Amino acid sequence: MENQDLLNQFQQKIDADIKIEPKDWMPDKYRQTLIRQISQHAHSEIIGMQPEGNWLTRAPSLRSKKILMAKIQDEAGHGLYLYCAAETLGVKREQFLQWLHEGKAKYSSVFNYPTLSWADMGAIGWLVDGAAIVNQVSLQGTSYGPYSRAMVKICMEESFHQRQGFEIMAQLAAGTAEQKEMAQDAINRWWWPSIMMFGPHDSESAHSNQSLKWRIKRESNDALRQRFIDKTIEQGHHLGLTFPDPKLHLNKETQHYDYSPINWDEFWNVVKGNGPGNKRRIRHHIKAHDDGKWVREAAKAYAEKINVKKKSA
Ligand code: BYC
Repeated sequence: MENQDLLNQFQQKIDADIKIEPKDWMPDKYRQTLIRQISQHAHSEIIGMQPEGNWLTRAPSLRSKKILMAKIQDEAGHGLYLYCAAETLGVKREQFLQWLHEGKAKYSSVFNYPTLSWADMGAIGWLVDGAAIVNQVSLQGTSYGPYSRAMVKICMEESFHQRQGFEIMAQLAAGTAEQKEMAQDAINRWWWPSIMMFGPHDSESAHSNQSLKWRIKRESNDALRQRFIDKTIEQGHHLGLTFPDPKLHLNKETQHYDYSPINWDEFWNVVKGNGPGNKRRIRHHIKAHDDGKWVREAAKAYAEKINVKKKSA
C-alpha cells in the first residue's frame, strides 16, 4: 500500500478511537513522539521517588512512614509499567536509561526542587500528584494501547497518593501555628512548579498540534492546567491556606480561576538542567543504577538457568 493510503487509514482508526497496538503500522513520527513522551513519563516516576525518599527516615510516625514508603514503591511500579509500554515501540530499557544519564532525555521539571520539610510530603502528594492525575486521567484515552492501559492502572493508585498528601496538609493546617506555617510555606514553594508541570502554553507547545491530531494527547496543556487550578483552589480554601498568587481570582464570566503570568524563564532554566536539583538527581540515579548492576546480572543469570532447564525438560 502507498504511504499516503497507510497514513489515511491510520488517521481513520485514530478518529474512530480504535487503539493502535505495537504490531500495527504507524507513522515513524507517531512512534518517535510516543518513545519521547512515554519514556519521559517513566523517568519522571522514577526520578520523582528521590524528593520523597529524602523524608523516609524522618517521617514523624510509623504510620506516616509506612504510607510514604508504600507511595514511593507505587511510583517505582508506575515507572516499570511505563518503561514496558515504551519498550513495545522497539527501544530497550537500557537505551532509555542511557539517554537519561547522558542528559538526552527529559523528566518532569517539578522533581528538581528540594524537599525542605515534612510538609513538602503533603504538598507533593496533594499538588504534584494532583496535577499528575489531571493529566493522566486525560491520557487514559490516548490512542496507543499499551500507554492507555498503563494509565488506567496508574490512575487508580494516584488517587490514593493525592489523599495521602491532602491528609498531611489537613493535619498540619489544623495543628499548631508553627505547623500551619510549615504547610503554608510548602504551598508557597510547590504551587508554581506544579502549575508548570503541564508544560508551556498551547501557543508555545511544539508538539501539541500533532499530538492532539493523533490523539496521543487528548487535551491541551492549558486546558489541563486550568482544570487543575480550578479544583485545587477550592481544596486549599477548605484547608484555610492561601496560594502565592495575588492575582488568583474566580472570573465570573468564564467561571474559571484567572492566574498571574507563569515564570517561563524559571521553567526553561530547570528543563535545561539548571534547576536546584537536576545534577544531584541524575548523579543519584547513576549511582543507584551502578550499585544495582550485580542484581540485574544475577536475575539475568537465574532467568537463563531456568530457561535452559525448561528447554531440556
Ligand atoms: N518538565 O510541546 P510540549 C508523578 C518539554 S510523575 C520537563 O508541550 P508535550 C509523580 C517537552 O518534553 C508524572 N519538560 O511537549 C512521580 C518538550 O521538549 P522536547 C509526570 C517539559 O510532550 C513521583 C518541550 O517541553 N507526568 O506523577 O506535547 C512522585 C515542549 O513541550 C515539561 C508526565 O510525565 C515539564 N513539566 O507535552 C510524585 C506526563 N513540559 O521533548 C508524582 C506525561 C514540557 O521536545 N507527559 N516539557 O525536548 C505529558 O503529558 C506531556 O509530555 C507534557 C508535555 C504535557 C508534559
